Amino acid sequence: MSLEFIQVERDGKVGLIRLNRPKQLNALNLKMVDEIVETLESMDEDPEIRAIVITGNEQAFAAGADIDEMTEVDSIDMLLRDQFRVWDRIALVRKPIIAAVSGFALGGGCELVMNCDIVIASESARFGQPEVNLGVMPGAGGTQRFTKALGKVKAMELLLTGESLTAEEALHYGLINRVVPVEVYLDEAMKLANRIVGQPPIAVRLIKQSVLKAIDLPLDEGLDFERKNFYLLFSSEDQKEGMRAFAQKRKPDFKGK
Ligand code: DAK
Repeated sequence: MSLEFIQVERDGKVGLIRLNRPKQLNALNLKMVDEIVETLESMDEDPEIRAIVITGNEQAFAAGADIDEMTEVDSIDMLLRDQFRVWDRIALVRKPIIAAVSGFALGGGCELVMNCDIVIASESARFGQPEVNLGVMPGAGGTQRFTKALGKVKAMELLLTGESLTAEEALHYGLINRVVPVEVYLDEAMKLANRIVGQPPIAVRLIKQSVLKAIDLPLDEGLDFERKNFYLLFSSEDQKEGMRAFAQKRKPDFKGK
C-alpha cells in the first residue's frame, strides 16, 4: 500500500509512525486508518522492531475521524463499510505501542490513544470525546475505555458535554503516563521505547497481554492467565540468560527466544 497520510521511520529497534495530514489536524480518514493498521501489523511482524511509537505533530495527534467522510452516510453505508473490522485489528498488535501526543487527541484520535499501551503527552495535549457535539456518540471504544480509565462520573461529564481534558487533568485521572514540555514529548517517547526494546521480547509480549487481560477479566481468571504465562517463560532462553546474567553480575543479552 502506498502511504499517503502517514510517514514511517525506524530508529534502531523502534518503529515510528507519524500521522501526517496536518491541514486537517490529522483527522483520520478511511485510507489513513488502513495505512496505520497495516503499518502497525507489518511492524508487529518485523523481528527487527520491538516497540512502536505513534505520533502526530505539535498541533494535533488527531482531531478525530474525518467528519467530511461521515456527514452524508447512512447506517447501511456504515455497516457495509464495516470499518470496525480494520479498527479492531489495532488491539491485536502484540508489541508495545507508545503514543506521543501533542495538541488535539479527540474522538477517534482519543480512541486511538486509548488503544496504545503507554502515553507521553506534551503540555498542550487535549483529550476528549466530543462526538455528542455532532449529534452522535463515540463508536470505537470511547464510552467504554474512557469510563474504565476515568471512572463513571468524570467520563459521563466529558462524554455528555463534549469537553476535553488538559494534559495535566488527563495525568491526574490516569489516562496518560506523563506530561513533558512540547519540545521533548517525542524524544521522551522514543527514550522510553528504547528502554523497552532492550527487554526480553517474549516477556514483554506476555506482560502486555496479561495487563490487557486485567482490564477485561475477573481477577481469578486474570491471575490464572498470568500464572500460565509465568510458567511458560521458564522455557525461554531469555529467562536463563536474564537470571544467569544477574548471578554473574553482567548485562543480559536477550535474544527473543
Ligand atoms: N474531520 C475533518 N476535518 C477536520 C476535523 C475532523 N475531525 N477536525 C478538524 N478538521 C479540519 C477543519 O475542518 C479545518 O479545515 P479547513 O476549514 O481549514 O479546511 C482544519 O481541520 C483546521 O480546523 P479548525 O479551523 O476547526 O481549527 P481550530 O483550531 O479552530 O479548532 C478543533 C480545532 C479540533 C477544536 C476543531 O477543528 C474541531 O472541533 N474539530 C472536530 C473535532 C471532533 O468533533 N472530533 C470528533 C469527530 S467524530 C470509527 C472510528 C472512529 C470514529 C468513528 C468511526 N470506525 C472505526 C468506524 C470516530 C468519530 C470521530 O472522531
